[in-house]
Amino acid sequence: MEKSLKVVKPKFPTASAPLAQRVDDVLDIWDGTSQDSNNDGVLDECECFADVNGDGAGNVLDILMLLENWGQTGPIGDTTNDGTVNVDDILYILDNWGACT
Ligand SMILES: [Ca+2]
Ligand SMILES: [Ca+2]
Ligand SMILES: [Ca+2]
Repeated sequence: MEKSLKVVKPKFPTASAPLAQRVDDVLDIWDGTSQDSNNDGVLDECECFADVNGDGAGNVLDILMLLENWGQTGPIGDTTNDGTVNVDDILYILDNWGACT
């Protein structure tokens, strides 16, 4: 399976990011350079949506946690941020399998 090309940027916590970086992020969202699909102020390319349990990787543990929340509205397990935990979220984890970058 060929992996899609991903923009690799360093991950950073919003609260401790320098003000200039946070302003840059807001501008990126505003001008359409970047998306913030879950609206938490952290750019999508800086997040790891496949990592449901927060251990730094997308793997079978995340799928198990997703299954515990099957059919719910999220946010736990809703890796696609569409308000439903379903097969699309499992496919997202499979597409983004492995350590978060
Ligand atoms: Ca975000
Ligand atoms: Ca994980
Ligand atoms: Ca979803």
